[in-house]
Amino acid sequence: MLHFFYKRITMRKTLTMLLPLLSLLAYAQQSETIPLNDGWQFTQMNSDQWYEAEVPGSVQRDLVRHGLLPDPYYGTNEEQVQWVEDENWDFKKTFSVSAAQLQHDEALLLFEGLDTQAEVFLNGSRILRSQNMFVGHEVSVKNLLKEGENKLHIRFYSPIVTMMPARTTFGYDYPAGNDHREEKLSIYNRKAPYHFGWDWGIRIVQMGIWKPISLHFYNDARIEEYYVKQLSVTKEKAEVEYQIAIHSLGVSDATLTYGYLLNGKMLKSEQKEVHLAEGVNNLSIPATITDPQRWMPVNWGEQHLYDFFVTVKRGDRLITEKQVRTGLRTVRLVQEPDEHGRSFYFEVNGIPLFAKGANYIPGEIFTTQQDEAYYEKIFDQITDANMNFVRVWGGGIYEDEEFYRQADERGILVWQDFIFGCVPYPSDDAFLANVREEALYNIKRLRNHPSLAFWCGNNEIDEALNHWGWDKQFPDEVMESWFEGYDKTFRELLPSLVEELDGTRSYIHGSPYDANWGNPEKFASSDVHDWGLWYGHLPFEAMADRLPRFASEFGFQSFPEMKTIRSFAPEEQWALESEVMQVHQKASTGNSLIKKYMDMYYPEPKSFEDFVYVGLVMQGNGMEESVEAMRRGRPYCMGALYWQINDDWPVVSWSSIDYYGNWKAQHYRMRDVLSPLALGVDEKEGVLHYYTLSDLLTDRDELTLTVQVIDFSKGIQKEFREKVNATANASTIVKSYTLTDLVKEKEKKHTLIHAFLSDSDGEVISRKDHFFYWPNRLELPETMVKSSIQYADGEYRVLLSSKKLAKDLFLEIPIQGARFSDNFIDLLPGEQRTIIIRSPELRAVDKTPVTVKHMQEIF
Ligand code: NHV
Repeated sequence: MLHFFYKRITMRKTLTMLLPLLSLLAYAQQSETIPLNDGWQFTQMNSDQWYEAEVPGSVQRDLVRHGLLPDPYYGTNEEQVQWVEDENWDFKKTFSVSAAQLQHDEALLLFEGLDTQAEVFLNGSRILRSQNMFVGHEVSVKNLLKEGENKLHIRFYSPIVTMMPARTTFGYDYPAGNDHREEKLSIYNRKAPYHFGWDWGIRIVQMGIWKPISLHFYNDARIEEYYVKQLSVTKEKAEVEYQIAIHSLGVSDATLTYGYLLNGKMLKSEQKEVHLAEGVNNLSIPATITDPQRWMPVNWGEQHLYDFFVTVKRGDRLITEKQVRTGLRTVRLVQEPDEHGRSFYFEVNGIPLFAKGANYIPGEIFTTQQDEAYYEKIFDQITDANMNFVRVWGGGIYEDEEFYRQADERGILVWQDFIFGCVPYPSDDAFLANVREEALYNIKRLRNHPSLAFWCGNNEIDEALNHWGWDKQFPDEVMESWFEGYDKTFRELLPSLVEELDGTRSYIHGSPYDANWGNPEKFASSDVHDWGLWYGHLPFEAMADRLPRFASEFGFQSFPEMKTIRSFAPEEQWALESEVMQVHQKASTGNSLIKKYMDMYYPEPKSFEDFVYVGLVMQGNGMEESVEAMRRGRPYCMGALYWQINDDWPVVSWSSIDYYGNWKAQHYRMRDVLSPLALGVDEKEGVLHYYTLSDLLTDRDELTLTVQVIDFSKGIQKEFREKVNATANASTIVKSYTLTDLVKEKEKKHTLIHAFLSDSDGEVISRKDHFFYWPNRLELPETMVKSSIQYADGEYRVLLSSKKLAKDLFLEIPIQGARFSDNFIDLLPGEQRTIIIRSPELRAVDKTPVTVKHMQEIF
């Protein structure tokens, strides 16, 4: 699959490189790229039992594939895969080179990513020592290659054993609470922190070739870099600078041709004679694009993408070329003093944007399983939930090109952390030199993506140094060195590289900027990771009264639904504190917090299965309440990025989608509350205020707000209709009702206020159900939900109806990743709803059972 993926990518790149004016033949002779991902073998060092390896991949992934390690997700198997991290591993392959290929002026071996402590040997020479999984390498091997068979060997050293002496000589263990081994060595390795475990993460400290390897032959010169730097972009014109780095093997004159296409149509092509010196030639060419078709975030317009090209020719002969796809836009983080404190919002093309979205973690512990289909799927989930922003969080990885390409095409903005989180890191010269190389490589790799909104130094390190009590565990000189190291890394090194190599994007030293959830007085001037909900035991309702300027993290745990639990736990383990469930709950206070909140809001569920179901509903409804409050709170609050959208293995966590792609209740509720035009409601001092929450850039008028007072058993008691307008890009109160006009105090336990917004064609745009209490104080009626199913291949249609309210109705089907048009719904008295279930695995003849449960039934 991955081999296939890589071949497709290279083919696509090669095809798009063929500009209309060029002939394929001329280029083929000039340069040639050979993928070297096939035919690898690996072994434990000092053993001669070699196994076939999949590249890109990892030792642990291959060992599982060969049945030499058990499925790490199942039962308590995590423990059984741990020994691998203490061993060294060898990879080898041979490849053949022809006499014609050797005729090229230069040959480069390209390693896009080696994880992590690696030495590379080619035909008897050590050609590379690599110590950072986030850095790609180009090694000149012209003089080492032979006609015929060539031998490549990579030795991966245990990142644990390699860095153990650093720990010994430092004398302390870093406070890396998420690193699930006694000796905290994650911080010494520039390697994905989440590989070492996390509070939702299995620990698999992998080693291996995690990105493609190829061999590149070329003549004369090669374009190493092409950055289309956007100096300013308005509706009228875009000022850009083409920054081109050409590595020339000799001294020569050449013709540079450059310009751009839009939708395959050549709009501009210019020429310039250049003199190339031997070595790297940095060229910088200003250009103006008039009437640019600007790239817009989703719902604000189209995501226009230009293809910028540059070619180097000598006479008619093409020497080298490169193409960059990017969109023209401005994105700015606005942090300016105002009457409350200091703003924190993003302005895109000059317009303030309310950031709606989530924190993203790598979606696979076996990182290389993230193939093209994976990225498409996660972005479908992002888009389907009406998000416009996603944060690539600092405990994971700098993501694959495909991630940003999806974001570019869908109009999703990306908040990019540098990969540091939750713990101080060393800051000695050698370590910082390594970080420098990593930042250089990744800023250059990602800077052409229009979706990339800004850079953030790290996750929570400043907050941790100041608020996590380490000053009581470590001597002053250690604390001081960490504070100094923080400044060197995140206030000096990284921002200077962002300025030099990007020069267009905002940077902050870390997130949160300077707030801490335990000290709300800073909420008025910073982004906040508001863990008052969950860690701080605050009720969901409390979030509305402590809005930050931008919520960059907040979240609530749930168990994944039973079909996912069944995939790793046999029935006798279905208990909160069973051995298997504890391996799949990495947060030490997780179960007790879920129970505590459930006691606040729900009667006690009778069984483990019901506990799982109620927990899902609680997470969904509670998080909806928090997110809606943030959205209502604009322009004071300008972002809601909840923690976390996804999982990297089947586990209990804060995610809104489980590892197998099943939407939890939260993901449906996020979709509703983040809708471009959503209805919101706020009950305050005896008044119900209805809001339109709009991200659209135009006003919507001629809308109707319908408000119904519904008795759980008897149905509609009162109905009101109002003509309303939804103001563009704003949250506005459109109608308020005094509660005593709607419902008597004693009726509140069995009454809900159902409201919906519809357009002039009667099409419902958004609906909102308001209950006066959580279920433990409601009188939910007994009711029989009628369901009938139409079975078709790939699609089941479930028709549901109930005479009385069926609250939080959950449809279940034993097929992983099946998609429901809706789920965890409130089926109103007398209402009929059709829910469509889709999965390629659904077959009409199977009549796969669909089960239905709702809240009243389980108590
Ligand atoms: O615990 C959930 C998530 C983490 O997975 C992730 O690292 O950045 N979480 C919680 C916090 N930040 C994050 C907040 N941290 C604390 C809370 C309470 C006390 C100390 C730290 C994410």
